Amino acid sequence: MLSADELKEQVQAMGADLVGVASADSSLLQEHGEKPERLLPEAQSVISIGVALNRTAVCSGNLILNRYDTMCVYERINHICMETIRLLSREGASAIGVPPYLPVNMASDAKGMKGEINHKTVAAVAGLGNIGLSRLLLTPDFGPFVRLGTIITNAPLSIDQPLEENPCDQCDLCRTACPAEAIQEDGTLDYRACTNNALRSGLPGAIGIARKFIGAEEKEIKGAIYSPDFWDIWQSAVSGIFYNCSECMASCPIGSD
Ligand code: B12
Repeated sequence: MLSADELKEQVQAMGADLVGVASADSSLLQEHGEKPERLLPEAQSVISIGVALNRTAVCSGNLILNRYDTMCVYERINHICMETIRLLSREGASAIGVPPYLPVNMASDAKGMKGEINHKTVAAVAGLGNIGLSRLLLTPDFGPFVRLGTIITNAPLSIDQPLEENPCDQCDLCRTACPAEAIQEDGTLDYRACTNNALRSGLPGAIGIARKFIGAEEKEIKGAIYSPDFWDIWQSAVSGIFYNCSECMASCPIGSD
């Protein structure tokens, strides 16, 4: 079986910027409600992968360029997860990848708001970074400009330790930049406020348009269908990237040197 260092080297060669390993039975994971053994009963190790976003694209103020960057980064994460799983299975281990965003559990208790595993929590336990005021994972090198993936495996790998320091210096820029006022002073997030703003071209937007159809006259229905909002929902559904906001990320100065 590969050592953790050999595996990391190969995962970095596949295009990962950050890789870390946590133990599947880590008490820190369990404390934060993460149960890798639910997804792979024989789980021993949890591999966290980070791929950096292009800060220039995220901060460009151009939603199309920002979304395109996100799309490319998710493609890279998917590729790395698939190749890592193939690598581990060639070594005789079983492994499973957790989607970086969709598909996600849409059942009425989860409503798409809870991943099969919380990548930020795994990444914090595996030493990639720590949770900032924005509630995003902040890494020393890339700040929050990193998207995450997770692979769970029965391969016994040596583990990394969580960072001793939090890169977040509580500068408050993310909180004041948030157009939805979703980030609270105590570091909690108003999920509904963030969702209604950031996902208005995703499901919340689609539901909003669909509601306009209920009992409406033909003219009103036409108005809704021929609106830029509806077309952006179509575009988001086709491209798979529906985020309308990244202000908490774009405002963060960490890792910009
Ligand atoms: C649902 C979801 C959302 C929801 C809920 C947000 C949230 N905070 O979870 C909404 C729609 C609001 C959202 C918005 C955004 N999202 Co989002 N989202 C997800 C998704 C699919 C699931 C997250 C989840 O399960 N949340 C459940 C709640 C309860 O968890 P939580 O708020 O994070 O709180 C837990 C942890 O913070 C942890 N914790 C807190 N402190 C500490 C300290 C330590 C040491 C540890 C170990 C753990 C820990 O404990 C809390 C309770 O379990 C993940 C993908 C995934 N599978 O992880 C992406 C994900 C979190 N989103 C991401 C991003 C980038 C965004 C947006 C910027 C939108 C955009 N443009 O992409 C905004 C940012 C909002 C914000 N400031 O947090 C990235 C974050 C990357 C990063 N660097 O952190 C993820 C990881 C996607 C990815 N693959 O990279 N998102």
